[in-house]
Amino acid sequence: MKVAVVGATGLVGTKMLQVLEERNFPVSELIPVASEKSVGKEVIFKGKPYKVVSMQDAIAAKPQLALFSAGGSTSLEWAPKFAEAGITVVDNSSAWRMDPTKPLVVPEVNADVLTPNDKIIANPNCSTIQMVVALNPLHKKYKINRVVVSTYQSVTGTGKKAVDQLMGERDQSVAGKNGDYGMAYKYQIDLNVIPQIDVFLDNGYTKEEMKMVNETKKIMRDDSIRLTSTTVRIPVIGGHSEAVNIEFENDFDLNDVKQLLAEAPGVVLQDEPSQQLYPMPLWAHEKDEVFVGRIRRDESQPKALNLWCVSDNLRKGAATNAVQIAEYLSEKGYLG
Ligand code: 11C
Repeated sequence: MKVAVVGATGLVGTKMLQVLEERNFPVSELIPVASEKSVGKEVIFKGKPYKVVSMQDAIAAKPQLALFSAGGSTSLEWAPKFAEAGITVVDNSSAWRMDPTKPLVVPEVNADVLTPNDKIIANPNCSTIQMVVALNPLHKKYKINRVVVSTYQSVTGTGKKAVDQLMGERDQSVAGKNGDYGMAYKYQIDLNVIPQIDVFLDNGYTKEEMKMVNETKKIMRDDSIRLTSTTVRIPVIGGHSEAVNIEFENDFDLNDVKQLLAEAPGVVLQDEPSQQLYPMPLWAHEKDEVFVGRIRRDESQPKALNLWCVSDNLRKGAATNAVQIAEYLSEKGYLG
């Protein structure tokens, strides 16, 4: 299958190439696409160099599938042009997620919404993806009424510039002293915590926080789930962590909750307090699963529990989820 990767030189685009290769997605020809300034550069896929091409050249090459990770405005302009040419787009930006005509998919939760007619498919926000993978099996059995989530998010969610800022600040002797790294954030991130991800909205929440609220309802196909979120950037690179408080309609058995999670697709249970075993970004880094632990009753509230979940935001939170969508489309015969 001919596959275009749009934004192939960015952090997520590079990870998409890696995941396509690792999962042995049937790529007969790779078409890497990036902004004009990167056209002509090379990316390596399965040990072979491929030249980066322009958007126009990519459409002319007629791939069956395009994985987009090039930002919202690029996607708004170009995804419809790819779709009109009959190319199925899986888009990692926020451009189409809340469009009621476009599916927003986490395969473990709602792959069944996909049809052969979907030409633009939205990949959710990383912090939403890992949370719904853990929430879905619990919602199906005990019905979730309300979720209170606080996130601890990796700088890789911002991109390479933020990784450079963190590493520059950390190793002042190498990069920091002369300020020869750019500032991705308004403030220092090393030895700090920034309670702001993306811009503030009129209601006092950030865009990231409202993505978690709105995307969760759409993916889980249940507007009745009430959710409130505080999203926070921390000086970490391995993945996003989330403290999640969940209130159910029905009372639950704690062992059953653990069992449900242990058996849930895409979840790894890491919950052995006696061994000090719990999910951490250090271990989730470069893995495809969502790791869940610290599962315990909320003793302040009936029918409620707390859990902790961690996942590599560039993999399950972005590239892996997009490739899993493509795998589903391919298996169903929906790709040209
Ligand atoms: C972050 N969650 O960690 C963001 C990155 O809507 O796909 C992904 C933004 C998005 O900063």
